[in-house]
Amino acid sequence: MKKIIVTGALGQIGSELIVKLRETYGAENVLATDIRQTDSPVVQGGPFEVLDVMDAEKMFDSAKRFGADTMMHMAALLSATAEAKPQLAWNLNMGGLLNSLEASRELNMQYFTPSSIGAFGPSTPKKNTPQDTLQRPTTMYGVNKVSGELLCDYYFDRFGVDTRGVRFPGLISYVTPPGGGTTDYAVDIYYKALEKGSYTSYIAERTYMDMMYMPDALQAIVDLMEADPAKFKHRNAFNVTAMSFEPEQIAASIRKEIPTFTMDYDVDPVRQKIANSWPDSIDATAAKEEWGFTYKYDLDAMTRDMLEKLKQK
Ligand code: AKB
Repeated sequence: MKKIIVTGALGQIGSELIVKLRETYGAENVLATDIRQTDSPVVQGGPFEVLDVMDAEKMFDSAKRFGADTMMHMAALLSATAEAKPQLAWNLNMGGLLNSLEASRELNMQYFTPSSIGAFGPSTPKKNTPQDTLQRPTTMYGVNKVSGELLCDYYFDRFGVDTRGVRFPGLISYVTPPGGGTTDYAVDIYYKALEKGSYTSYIAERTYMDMMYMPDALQAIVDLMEADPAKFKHRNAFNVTAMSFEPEQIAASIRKEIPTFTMDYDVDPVRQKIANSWPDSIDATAAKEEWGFTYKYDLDAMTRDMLEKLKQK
């Protein structure tokens, strides 16, 4: 049975990952940490500690005291926030990553951290983007993510830390809203569809980006961490995706459930520029072949579930 410490446990992925890990490995085996404390189920439902990922000593102490054998480092600033505060993003995204890798090296922990489609740039092939390809991102977030992928490879090669990771696309969920991402429109649209019956998209028509429903993303993390590494040719940056769509397609999917739904556009130049620099669709063959990556939800299945779950909230 794993003993897992998770950073960024109150964030968009963390808050659902904690629930999934506690169901899978037992509540007492998952230590949730975040820079703030709230009365969320993450804090109430099992061990929780306040932890700033910039505090290397406290991170090491918390992991050691808990007897953790696995580190899942989720704390990070997303793309739009990182673009607004690039120096903070470098310090937090890279500093937190290095501290968590160091704790993993010292305590011999297995390690997971997500990379992103943001690790690609305008010179990357845009369609069916290969696993191994040109990566020259033009955003601070992308620079952080490519550096992170390389650093994780380095910790495996140099120190033997069992580092693993995926390049997540935009993640869509009804539990914790994302903050400061470029793909957030694809979450927001469901809330507004139910609240107002309409949505104003900050991403322009015909802008394709990869996406995935949160339950599939969580399962991918567990599957990758449980996978036999004998088949690995890669480790830290597996492309994973479940769908690629542009705003009109998600609107059409919502219209199948809410026929009166309407959408217009007020494009945000900053987030549009970021989106334009990312792939239209990525190729997940390596993840499928090397550890059996799979997913359950396509766009319409996700839309039905999102709307149903949001109505119950
Ligand atoms: C973002 O939009 O910044 C994230 C991501 C794709 O990494 N959702």
